[in-house]
Amino acid sequence: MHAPQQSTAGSQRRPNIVALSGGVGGAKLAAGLDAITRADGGKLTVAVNTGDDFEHLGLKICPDLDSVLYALARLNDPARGWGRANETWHFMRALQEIGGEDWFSLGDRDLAMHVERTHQLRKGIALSRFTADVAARLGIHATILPATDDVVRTLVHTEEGALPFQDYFVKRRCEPTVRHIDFPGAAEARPHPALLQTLADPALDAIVICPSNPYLSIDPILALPGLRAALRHASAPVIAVSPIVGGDALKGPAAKIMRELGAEITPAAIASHYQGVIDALVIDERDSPQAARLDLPVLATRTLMHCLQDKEFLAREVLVFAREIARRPATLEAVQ
Ligand code: FO1
Repeated sequence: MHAPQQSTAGSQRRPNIVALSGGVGGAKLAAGLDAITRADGGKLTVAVNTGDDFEHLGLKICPDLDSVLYALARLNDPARGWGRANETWHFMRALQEIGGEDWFSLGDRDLAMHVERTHQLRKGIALSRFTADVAARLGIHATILPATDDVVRTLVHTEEGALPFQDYFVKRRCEPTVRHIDFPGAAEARPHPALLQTLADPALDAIVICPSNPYLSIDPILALPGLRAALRHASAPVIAVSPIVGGDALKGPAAKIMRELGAEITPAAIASHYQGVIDALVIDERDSPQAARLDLPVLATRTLMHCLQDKEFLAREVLVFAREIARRPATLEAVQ
């Protein structure tokens, strides 16, 4: 964060927030941020990971974008975490009957999204344009952006060789031991121009890194050229919400991957992973004894999100914390 020339933080003006998000866990906080920005007449831009995207059965699948779209449209399945609520599976059963690939489950309602997206992209429509059109149709208030319109892929290098993300995550159930992860295409990709423009907005209140998997879901966004610099130069504080709570991941393989990569399963390891990117960290209240170990501003609060109220609670906590961080005296770097 660059210290704002003239701080307006702390005033009760309409919140203006950017969130970086992966799928399930990130989408929950994005839904909370959406609810509070909508209630307060503010603005939310959610930049979503596209490293999980892949082509399957000839269809363009964008799991994280869809998780965010469904969560903000309140169409998501809260138990499964991905896909739509009230889903049926006739397509999958029919596919199995004729010997089709059935390791990746596409629900009947969800299928409409993949078919239409593939159709539009083949006509030359950009992924961001398609996403914006769908968001508008679903009555979503926030701006949902793929972090890039270019192709970036998460490649998981394991003891058994390199696996494309969904092969690692779904087909192999995250079992192979991870050695390292990289993002082919990221170095040549361009962050979405609207994302860079929003990050440069002097009226921004907060940039929130949602409690998504830092290695699998946020790193592909941070790997885009110019993204880290844009975060460093933003006038708003960058605040991450730790996906590690009580020595385990909120959901998914984050803890297992951290162990395999030699990191501790603690909020301190999350802070260290995001070093140079974040100004502050939100941790769960049960990890509050660890706050003293951290050499950056920390808020310990309730981060578990079971219902919309929990999501809105955490979103408000993060926003109030961001305004407090922005009010603090300028850092040495900002004074120089
Ligand atoms: N995750 C699974 O564990 N098994 C599946 O069969 C599966 C299908 C699926 C279909 C559409 C979609 O949008 C997501 C789907 N996911 C499935 C979730 C997805 O693999 C992951 O949640 C994300 O890529 C990680 O954020």
